[in-house]
Amino acid sequence: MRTVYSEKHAGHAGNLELVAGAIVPAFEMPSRAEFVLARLKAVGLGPVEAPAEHDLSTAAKVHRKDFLDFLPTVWDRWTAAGRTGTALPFTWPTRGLRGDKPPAFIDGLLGYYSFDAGIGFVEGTWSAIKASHDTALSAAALVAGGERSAFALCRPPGHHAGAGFMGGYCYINNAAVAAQWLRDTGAKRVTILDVDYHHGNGTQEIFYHRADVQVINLHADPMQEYPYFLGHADEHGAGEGEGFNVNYPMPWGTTFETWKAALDDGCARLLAYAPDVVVVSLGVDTFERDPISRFKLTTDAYPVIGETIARLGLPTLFVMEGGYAVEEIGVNAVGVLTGFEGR
Ligand code: OKP
Ligand code: ZN
Repeated sequence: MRTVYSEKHAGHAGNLELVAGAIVPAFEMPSRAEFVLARLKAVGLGPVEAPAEHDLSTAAKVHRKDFLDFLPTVWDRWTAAGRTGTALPFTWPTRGLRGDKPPAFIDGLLGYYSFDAGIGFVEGTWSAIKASHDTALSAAALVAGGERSAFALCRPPGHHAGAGFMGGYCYINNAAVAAQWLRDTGAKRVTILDVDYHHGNGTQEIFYHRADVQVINLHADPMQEYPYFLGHADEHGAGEGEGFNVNYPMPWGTTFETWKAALDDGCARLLAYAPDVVVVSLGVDTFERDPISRFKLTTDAYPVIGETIARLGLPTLFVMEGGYAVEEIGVNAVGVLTGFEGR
């Protein structure tokens, strides 16, 4: 399997986040991608190539233009305001406030274009976001060009980013942009299968009213877990998209046996939809020792996930999402890929 990877992710570093009342280094850190890269080289998964540059015209079909225009300006606006550390939002337009009027000052804009504070910006953040987007598109092009599968080693991840907002370490929704590009280049139907521990709220929102992209999500129940405000089982799509969004919320403590039953049900729904291509939002934060998650999957589960996805018999693009047990993220993520290849 060929991998697309950009070193530019490394400039998105040194972020902070608030966890249980304390400000700590962000769990989403550069070593995540480096451990995955080292592992896929160690097992000889296949060639690793840098992405080509892609413009934002496909992204503009799944994101709002004003949002995409804002992202590259964040760091300059922040430093122009005299700040030096990480740019972070801290005020959001919730119920009772106006969500239709972007403010002019950077602190207000950061809140307007996000739903939480998990999206710090440093100097290299925009360049990492753009390279992650390019990585997903270049890997999608491999699959469209006839490869059975490809791996987009994206960082930062994307599945929490919606049409007009970032959140949860995500800025541009890499998997959604790739799915849109696959549609535009000939696929009639695309399924996004999101196996990250967290609900892919951004992906769901982007495609909620569309019949041409089916979205299947396996995740921790939003009654207990981030992102809290989307991902329930009764969210099945609306309008033309009715029936094409499928959620499998599961409680804290879920083991692979239960999780695998949800995957098998999701695979049956996928096959009934008969997509031309599958985009896997590949998070491995379902792992038992993940520091921010509460499922109980063990390392031997990940190759089984890969085998199960391979049995769908469809061209498959893997897009990296979460996973924060940095020592094991490589073994687990690459375990899915080698399992897919049947080795
Ligand atoms: C991203 B992915 C604010 C951050 C809250 C967010 C977890 C995001 C997970 N302190 N934590 O789905 O793995
Ligand atoms: Zn996650």
